[in-house]
This record gives sequence, C-alpha cells and structure tokens, in this order.
Amino acid sequence: MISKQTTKCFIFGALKSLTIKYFIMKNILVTGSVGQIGSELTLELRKRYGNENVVAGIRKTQPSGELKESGPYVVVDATDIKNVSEVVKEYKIDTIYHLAAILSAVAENNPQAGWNVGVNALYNVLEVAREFNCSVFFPSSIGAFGPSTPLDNTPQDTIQRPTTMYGVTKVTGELLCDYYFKRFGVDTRGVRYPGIISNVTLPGGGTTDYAVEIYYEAIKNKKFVCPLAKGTFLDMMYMPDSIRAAIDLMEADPSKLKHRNAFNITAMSFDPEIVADEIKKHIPDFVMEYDVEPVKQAIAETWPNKMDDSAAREEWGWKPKFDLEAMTIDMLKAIGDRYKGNSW
Ligand code: AKB
Repeated sequence: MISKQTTKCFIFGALKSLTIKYFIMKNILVTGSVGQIGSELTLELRKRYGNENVVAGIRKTQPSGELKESGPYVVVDATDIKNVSEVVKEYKIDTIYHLAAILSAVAENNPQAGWNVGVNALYNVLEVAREFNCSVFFPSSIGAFGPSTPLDNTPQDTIQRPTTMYGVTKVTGELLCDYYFKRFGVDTRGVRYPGIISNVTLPGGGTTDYAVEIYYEAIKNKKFVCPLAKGTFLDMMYMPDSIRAAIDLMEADPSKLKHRNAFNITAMSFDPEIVADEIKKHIPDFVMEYDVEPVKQAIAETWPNKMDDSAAREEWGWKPKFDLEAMTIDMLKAIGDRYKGNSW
C-alpha cells in the first residue's frame, strides 16, 4: 500500500526535477560543428542538453554519421551577421559555442581569410549575442602568445605580442570578449587551448597537427616524418579533456570567475622525441625522421613550452584527466581498431 505521504513526496520530487530541467534547458548553436573540436563537442552537448536543443552550425562540409542523425543542423556563415542573426532567432538560441576557425599555418598562408574568420565572424557572433542575450564560448589558443612572452610556465596575465595572423586574431578575440562582457554584460567565456589531439576528426592546417598525425602514421606505416624539430616543446591536450573544459567553464558559477575569457589550460607538454618514445613503448619498431617545415617551425618557436593554468584550476576547478601515457594508450587503441576494421 502506498501511503499519501509517499505519493506526495513522489509528485513533489517529479515537479521539482521538471522545474530544474526547465530552468537549465539550453538552446545551443555550435559554429564550426564539423571541425576537429566542434564535431565531438556537439555530440557531447547533445548528450547533456538533449539532441533537439543543440544545433550543429555548418558551412560547406555536410555533417555525416551520428552528427547528422542525432540532431538539427543548419548552414550558418559567421562572417555574415544577417545569417547568424536569422539562425539565432529561428532556433531561439541562448548559448553559442563559436568554434568556426582557420588554424595557424593556414591563416599564415592567407592572412586576409585568417582575419575575416578569426575576427569579423567573432564580432558578428558577439553583436548577435548582445541583441539576443546569448552566452558565448570563444576558444583562444597558445597562439595568442609570442616570442616576447615568457615561454616556460607562461602566466595567465602576461605579454602578448604574437607574430602570426592567427595570434593577432586570437588576442583581438580575447579583448573583444572581455569588452562585450564589461560594456554590454554579454556572458562571454573562453580558454586558451593548447594543441588538441583526437582520433575522430582530423585537424586542418594547425602547427600542432603533427601530434595527431604521428599516431595515425604509427599505426599505418610504423614511420612518421615530423615537420617540427627535436626539442620543440608545446602544450597539448586530449580531446575528452578539451570538451570537458569548454562545458565546465560555461557551467561554472560566474561569481567565482575573476577572469572570464582566455583561461590558460594545459594537460601535458612534450617535444616530438618524447611522444615518439611513448609510442615506441607500444610499437617498438616505430621510427621517426625529421623534415622540418619552416612556416610551422617558426610559428611553434614563438609559442609557450608550457603554460601555467593555475587560474583555471582555482576559479572553476579545471583539472585534466589524460596525461601522455593514458592518451597514447587510448589513441593507439582507437585508431588501431578502426584500421583493423578498415573503417577509414
Ligand atoms: C594550431 O596549431 O593552429 C592550433 C592551436 C594550437 O591553436 N592547434
């Protein structure tokens, strides 16, 4: 026999969880959703907030597989403010993860496109966010630093004089996000990502891409020709940590945030030799040779060896789960399984 008291408790509990769900419900737009980070972030956001509530923003590349099947997608060109505004209005968007980007090496070859996508598109997103009261996540990068920045234990607040167009757009983006928060109260938040390593979507045209390619080549050919020189240390992070970082920061209690944008975050720092040695523990006959690409090498030399991410740890509890050893095991297994199954 169910007592009146139990029934009351049950109804109250259900109402309470419905109310909580209603208030935390979000309508999210991810620009650049078919890119390296966007493709995995969109799926994770759909798991957390419901498939229908996360719109994948695409440009020319169509989504495929789970990204296409699991929720809505829409063409959104962030360099066209009218288009951004129409999409935000139509889907009643309240949160934008703005991941549309051109990576460092590509931006260096085409600085005009680098500026247009890096700055003009972000400006459009911020203007639309101001009008429609949206929160905005903006990924900055280790590329926001330059040769005059302290390269070891790079502080949260330090000299930023990057010498690449990518870096110029990232510093501009950090400042724009701070400005829109202070001047208009737009809830902007962001991190400075290191090189991101993943086994789902390949990055395109970044300086840190070698740290992804090395795993694929190790499985396919047991050999890798590295475009960066021995001794080039850079911060890196495994994809699951970078996705968690974005969502945790957007969920963080704003009263705890002294900074809002451009948090240094890192999980590991290595040079090509160190990652090759880690792979050799699993594939002993793996060999690496060097054929240094001057543009990438010149960019990498101006970026930090290792950032200090204590502000992110203190203000919103940032802590990576994967180190080089754990990431290598996971990468080789995921890529190896796919290679055996011939599914790439
Ligand atoms: C790049 O190499 O351009 C990116 C980055 C570190 O921002 N991966």
